[in-house]
Amino acid sequence: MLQLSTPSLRDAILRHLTYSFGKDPEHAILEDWRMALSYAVRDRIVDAWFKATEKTYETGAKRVYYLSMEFLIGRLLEDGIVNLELVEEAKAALSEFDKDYHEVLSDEPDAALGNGGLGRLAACFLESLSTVGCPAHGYGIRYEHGLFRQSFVDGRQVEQPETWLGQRHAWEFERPEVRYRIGFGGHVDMRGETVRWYPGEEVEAEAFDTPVVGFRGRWANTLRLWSGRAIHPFDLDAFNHGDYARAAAPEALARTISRVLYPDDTTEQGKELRLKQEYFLTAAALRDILRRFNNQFGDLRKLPDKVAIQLNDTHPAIAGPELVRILHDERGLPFEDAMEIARGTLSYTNHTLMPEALESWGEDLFGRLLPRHLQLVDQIDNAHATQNPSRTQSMRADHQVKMGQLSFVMAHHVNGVSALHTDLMKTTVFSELHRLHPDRIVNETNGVTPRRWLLACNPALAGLITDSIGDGWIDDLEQLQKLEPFIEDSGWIDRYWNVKKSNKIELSNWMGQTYGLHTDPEMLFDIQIKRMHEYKRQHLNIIEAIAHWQEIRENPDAGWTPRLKLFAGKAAPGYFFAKDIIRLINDAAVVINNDPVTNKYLKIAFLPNYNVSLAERLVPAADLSEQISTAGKEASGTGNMKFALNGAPTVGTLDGANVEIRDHVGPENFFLFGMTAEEVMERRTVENHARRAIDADPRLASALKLIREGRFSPSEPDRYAGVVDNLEGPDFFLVCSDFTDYWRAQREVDTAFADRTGWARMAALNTARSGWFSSDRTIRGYMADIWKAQSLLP
Ligand code: 26V
Repeated sequence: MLQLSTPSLRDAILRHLTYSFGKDPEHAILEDWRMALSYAVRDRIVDAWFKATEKTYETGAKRVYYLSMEFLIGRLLEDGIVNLELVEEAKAALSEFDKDYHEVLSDEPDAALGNGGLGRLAACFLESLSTVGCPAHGYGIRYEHGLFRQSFVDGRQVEQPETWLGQRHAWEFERPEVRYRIGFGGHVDMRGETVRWYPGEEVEAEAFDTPVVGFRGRWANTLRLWSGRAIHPFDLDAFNHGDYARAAAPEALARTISRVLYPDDTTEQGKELRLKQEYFLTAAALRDILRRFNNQFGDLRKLPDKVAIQLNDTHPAIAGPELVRILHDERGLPFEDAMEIARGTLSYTNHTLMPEALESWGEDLFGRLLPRHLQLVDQIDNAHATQNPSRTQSMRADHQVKMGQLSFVMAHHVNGVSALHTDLMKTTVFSELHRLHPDRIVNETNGVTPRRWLLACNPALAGLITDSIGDGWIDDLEQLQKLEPFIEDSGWIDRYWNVKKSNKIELSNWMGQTYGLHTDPEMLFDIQIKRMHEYKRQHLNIIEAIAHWQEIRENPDAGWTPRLKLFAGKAAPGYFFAKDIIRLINDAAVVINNDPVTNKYLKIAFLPNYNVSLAERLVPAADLSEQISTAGKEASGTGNMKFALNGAPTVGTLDGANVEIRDHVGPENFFLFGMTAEEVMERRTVENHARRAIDADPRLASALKLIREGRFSPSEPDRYAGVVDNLEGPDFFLVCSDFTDYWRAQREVDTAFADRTGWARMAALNTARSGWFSSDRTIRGYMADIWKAQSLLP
């Protein structure tokens, strides 16, 4: 292999500035510097990438393929710098040119190719797969427009298109030679044993590769994103016949297919373009996987030994029928053998039990777009019914194709993302399939990458940890346990407290400069950041704040613990209830922040346009992590792990991974409240449960009354009538029933925070005991339990 000596980072930056971008330092703009630094870092990543690829071929190792409609990767430059341990060198090099490191890093657009937890998990997994040295590819879609940008007008969410490709992007390599034709529609030709699908329209999927480097540059994998292209940009024949619309149609479809990320992660809508995107991703990925397998191994019966394909939720579930179609229709294997090979290769992760988010497709739409696949789904379903005569539920009920059941049947393992969630999978949505296949469901509790979510985003804390226990924790996060003895030392605890303090000051200053928001870093920073959803209960948080505000007003001199409540999160554009909650929080913030009697003690802000970069600023500065979903509804949560790791104790319910976080950090370092998942199911059956809860708690009653009367919307007093009606009526997510206990837990927080040393110890114990929540641990779990894949690191 070509071996070049590595120039210093400074020389490499200057070389790229000059020869890749045609600028001299005098005339370079910020973007030129950002690109030059990125290319300098990228060159070194490419070296690691080639070596990893070579090793994978040499050893004939099993490869992992992670299929996901979303990869919420955020910015990548700092990731590369941190993982190659170039932070000091990069800072020094830039300062030679009089450039500020952080300013250059912030110039990079935040690639928002995902909605929330599911997409961010995929991004953490990619980084961990490289860090642990597992040969792997991520496959996704190169959306032209990621998740919309959010701003507020009179407190209301307004969406603008996101255009991450509007600025230069340093990380992808276009692969014009890697293209596949993806078909839709058409007809199926049956001639005896041979069946062939003849699609009616076709688009081309073109590959764009992004290298993903692991910690210390020991390994690098590929994120391959597909972009839609027209096969014949223009149908000349149609044009010559005067059919101008048809002439332009192929171009239009191809460009549309990878144009925009669906921003609704709450309700499944069964949109045709979404199904096209799902098949586009899956078909292109499978073609690519089989081409690579064929070049290296050939014998299709070995597929399960050499290839593990993970389906990130049901979005790529069409992989089941598609793989059977290729093996059976195209490669001539018997249907039963094709099924067995496909199942030996595929596994499926479930990320939600919410019925409205479970994918199902109307058979008319499905059959029109994928006629052969619909036949195969029926054949798969019939075979499963025959093999399991006691089965009562079909994946083909109500003229629908149920993608969860299809995924389950086509997978050798199905996993949940926290212990509680996995148990609930077994007892609720998949209870029958679990009875028939008791070994199929396994748990792999989520994790987060400590490189991005501690080392990079919280350098002050990372520095203190490394000073105390060395740097082994960075890729062996359970070493954080070694911090425990230091927590007894009051000098060390002061240092820990000062780290948090400096992070809060930095955030305060930034919020002042960016939003003109004035905050006092001495306050308790209480943070809830996540997608807006009723089950996540941002409304429980704001209603408690309103009740607390009332109480402070009535007795302003009672020595209240000063608190800053921060919110951030996007609502799906069509989710009107969630949008009302955003507006209510903004409206309440205006009134409460302007109350001279109380604003020393309580301040509220909703920061616009929540994304990965904003999370990286907020997480290190948090004192308190709000994880308050209705028990049984949050599959895992991953924000909860980021906060605990960065020393913010949780106020939370026994939901998702909160349960495991509490087990790890200790119940005395976690502010628990609320009903359990079981109690929730029970309470829903109680008539007028909301009314009863309101009647029993005057604080709740008066907070709801203020909202109802228009105290926060004087120009439109009934603005929140719908919200209050819902809470006083069905209140499906049990905001009222959990309110009183939430209020109690928050007062415990107030008391605990007043004891600075006690709080700092609790925060430090959260850090010391969160090592298990590294995504390295999660990935090793998938490798051992599901993929049977090995690390290729020495
Ligand atoms: C659902 C849908 C529905 C159909 C249309 C498009 C779309 C896009 C995304 C989703 C994702 C919903 C599932 C999800 O994000 N689950 C979250 O997964 C996290 C990672 O496992 C987990 O931590 C969160 O608790 C869970 O809500």
